[in-house]
Amino acid sequence: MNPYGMHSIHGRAPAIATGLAASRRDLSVWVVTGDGDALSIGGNHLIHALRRNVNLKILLFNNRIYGLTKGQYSPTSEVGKITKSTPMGSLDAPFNPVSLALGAEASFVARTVDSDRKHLTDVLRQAAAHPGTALVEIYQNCNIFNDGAFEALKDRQSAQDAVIRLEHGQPIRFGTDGARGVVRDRQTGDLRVVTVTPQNETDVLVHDAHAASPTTAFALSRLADPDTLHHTPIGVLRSVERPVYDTLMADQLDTAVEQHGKGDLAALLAGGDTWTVVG
Ligand SMILES: Cc1ncc(C[n+]2csc(CCOP(=O)(O)OP(=O)(O)O)c2C)c(N)n1
Ligand SMILES: [Mg+2]
Repeated sequence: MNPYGMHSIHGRAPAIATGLAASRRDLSVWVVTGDGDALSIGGNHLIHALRRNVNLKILLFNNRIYGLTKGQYSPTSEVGKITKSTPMGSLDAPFNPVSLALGAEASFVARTVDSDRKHLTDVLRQAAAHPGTALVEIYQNCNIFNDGAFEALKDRQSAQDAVIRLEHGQPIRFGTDGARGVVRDRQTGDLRVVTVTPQNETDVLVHDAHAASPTTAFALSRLADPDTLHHTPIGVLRSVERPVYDTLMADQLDTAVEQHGKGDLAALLAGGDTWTVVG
């Protein structure tokens, strides 16, 4: 077989992909994961891949449910979600994957929607071109176990209030004829949505995906109303350059070989601290 993909153990794809990306720097390594896979069993691996900035592209298909195992609640399911495993409603507060990734020092974080092929393609191209870890959250419908979870973003009418398309260097405006905009509240420093007028037009934030500070990207990641999904930013929230783990590791290996020559594994194992176990 000569496949371009491989299955790994549930939750451990970022760990396996880290090894692959670090040892085969000629490959473009992509992790395809779900909300359960990436954020439950694999939550630990995900955050460490992000902070290391391994050269990986992670596609997080978020359908807010465990689909494959037939409909248990996931770490992105809303509070009170009634599922087979939560017959009285789930008690857990959900993760916001974009906020989580930003908190884990991710250098590229984006969000897109499964049914918007043009937007999805554009975001994936940008992720592919990014050196380091790129996390792309893809809102995905599960038509069997969580149908309509993102309908507010897809229905042409409701999308006017729901979807904010971020474009680097452009004012953050949305709705019919860009009637609404995102401004920073002078009192709280937080972001909020206003109807744009000639008086407040210059206050509308200009999206800067390359801002060194992740503060505004974090605020944007939390702008959406969790119930109605109104004011959901999509697009690239953050894209900054940061040293890439695989490159740093390769440089260290080169330096070690220069200084000490190629290593001898048997000598290494027998050298330094060894113990004789007397039985
Ligand atoms: C080690 C291990 N534990 C549990 C499972 C069972 N399992 C398979 S898929 C899954 C969750 C899938 O949810 P998600 O990642 O959101 O993917 P979806 O099916 O929704 O696309 C679980 C718990 C497994 N396959 N392996
Ligand atoms: Mg899922």
